[in-house]
Amino acid sequence: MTKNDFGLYLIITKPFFPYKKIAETAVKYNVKYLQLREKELSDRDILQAAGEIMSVTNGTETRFVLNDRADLAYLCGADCLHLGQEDISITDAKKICGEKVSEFGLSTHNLKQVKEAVRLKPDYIGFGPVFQTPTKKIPDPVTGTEIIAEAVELAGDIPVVAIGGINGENLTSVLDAGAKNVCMVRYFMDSVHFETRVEKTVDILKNYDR
Ligand code: TZP
Ligand code: MG
Repeated sequence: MTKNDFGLYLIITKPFFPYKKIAETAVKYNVKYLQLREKELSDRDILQAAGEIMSVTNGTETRFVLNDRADLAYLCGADCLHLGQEDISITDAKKICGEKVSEFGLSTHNLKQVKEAVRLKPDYIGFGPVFQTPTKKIPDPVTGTEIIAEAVELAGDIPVVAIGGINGENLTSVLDAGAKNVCMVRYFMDSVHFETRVEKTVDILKNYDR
């Protein structure tokens, strides 16, 4: 475990429940990062959703992360901006965000990208898809669980978040492979059991014996 590991990372994409309810649950269970990833909303609707979420998370331990858009992250005052391999660089994003956004996360899809990401010193690194997922329109090749431990090792003190096709059934295999932080989109967002699933997952992560 690095000193920065935090367990569960939540991403909001087309949630069954309202944004506010998701944010309230994230705060209740002390989830460190709550990302808004809505690829099909207008810019205005993203800002509206960000405002609703931050009305709950501001002043709590839960950091609001906006996906993709440095300009909107600046405008809404997000705590963190998440960037992918094809988005603008962290260096350019910092030019737009100035002091207003204090953390930056970066997606990676293989070990070479993890190595490169480390040089950029993001606050966390996403790694995956571990398993197949329909959540991403154009998914990268699956990493499998076998190289998770190496990604974690390469990242050193930067927390690595395993993502892609993870659910209640395969979670243990991802943890057994060396992941300390995980993110599941459909498993939480598509379910009426959202809150119980968060509670259970946080508990599993907290009590996982390494
Ligand atoms: N990045 C890599 S896989 C993925 C993202 C955003 C989507 C994961 O979604 P799900 O529903 O947990 O498979
Ligand atoms: Mg992106």
